[in-house]
Amino acid sequence: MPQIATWEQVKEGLISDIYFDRTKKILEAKGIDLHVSVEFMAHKLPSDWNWAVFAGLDECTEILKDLPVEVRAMKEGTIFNTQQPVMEISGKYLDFGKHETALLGLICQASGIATMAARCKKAAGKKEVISFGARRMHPTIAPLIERNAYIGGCDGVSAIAGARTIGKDPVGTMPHALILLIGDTVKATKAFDEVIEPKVRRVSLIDTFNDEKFEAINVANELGERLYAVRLDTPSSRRGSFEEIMREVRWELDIRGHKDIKILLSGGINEKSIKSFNKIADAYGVGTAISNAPVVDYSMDIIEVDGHPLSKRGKMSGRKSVFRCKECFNTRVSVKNETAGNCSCGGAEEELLVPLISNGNIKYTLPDPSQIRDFVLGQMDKVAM
Ligand code: PCP
Repeated sequence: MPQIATWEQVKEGLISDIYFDRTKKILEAKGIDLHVSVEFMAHKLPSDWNWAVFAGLDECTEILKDLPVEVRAMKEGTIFNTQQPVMEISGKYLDFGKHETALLGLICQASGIATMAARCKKAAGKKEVISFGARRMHPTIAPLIERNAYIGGCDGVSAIAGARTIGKDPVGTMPHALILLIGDTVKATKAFDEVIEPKVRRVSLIDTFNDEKFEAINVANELGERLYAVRLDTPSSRRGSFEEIMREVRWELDIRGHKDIKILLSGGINEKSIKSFNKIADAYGVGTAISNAPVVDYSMDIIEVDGHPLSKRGKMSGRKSVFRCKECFNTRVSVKNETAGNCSCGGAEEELLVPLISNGNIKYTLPDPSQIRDFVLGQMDKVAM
């Protein structure tokens, strides 16, 4: 029996923590039906992150659009930092409070994956980063993983359903299984070239049986310019200096006139290894580092009750605005009724928390994954790792 909830169960609040259910019962029994505003904010970010990508808004909208609430939110893909509210919901607590569990889950995981993808892509620069990590997580969330890996900056994704979610062809190479069953790397690569439709890039996996240097020479001699790349997925027991192996492969390909055959790396690749390999590698298949990225630890907190600022200790009460300078990216949080002004650098500010839902209407056309990805990548030069 699959251990998953249906989207209907999510929308009904059946995955919510039981105390929200009990809170609803108590408030109803006591006739307490107050209007509140809540905000979603991260108080800290994972690891050494000093920024993150806001993601998961698309699915939150699916839940919120049918509720009698007003929602303001950053656009999906906005780079944010701690203490900056990314979303705000206003309405009767009894109408939406029970969805806290689902709403947090939707943005915590999506934002973590999108941020890690952005960090890997920033480290890779113009070199390709492909999401290879669907296999590391529960299969039902493969579309979620691949969508957020893509909007964070990955150039392609390997899981079929994930690629469909972003409207792209899946991107892949070949598994060790193909080579083991055919019994030889060159023969397997030739078989791939004979059988698979021509539009698919020919990438030969060269670490199954023999030394990568000689396998690279063999497949390059066999396929020549039909070969797009060789993939090194060298097991840790044989890696030694992965960089030296790559350097040798590059050298041997180049002196034989195969300068156009690229080197794709996979197996334990993350933002740090991309940084160290980026001088030689041309592309990366990143699995676990992205699909199992740390979640962004948002919380949903009441900040106004019945029109008056009120919040728990550790939170600043009152509805807020988040202003960002269009020139220098400087970002500040203020009380909501302030208007955007000019930054000290002279640049004009813009409000990041914009109306998303009002009276059941979605206030703007939600961008598609490619547009969000462009938005994320367009902000990358404003942030440092
Ligand atoms: C792995 C497979 C994954 C890659 C490495 C991601 O190789 O290619 O896509 O690994 P990561 O999670 O450490 O980043 P294998 O496990 O050898 O699988 P296959 O033979 O199918 O390539």
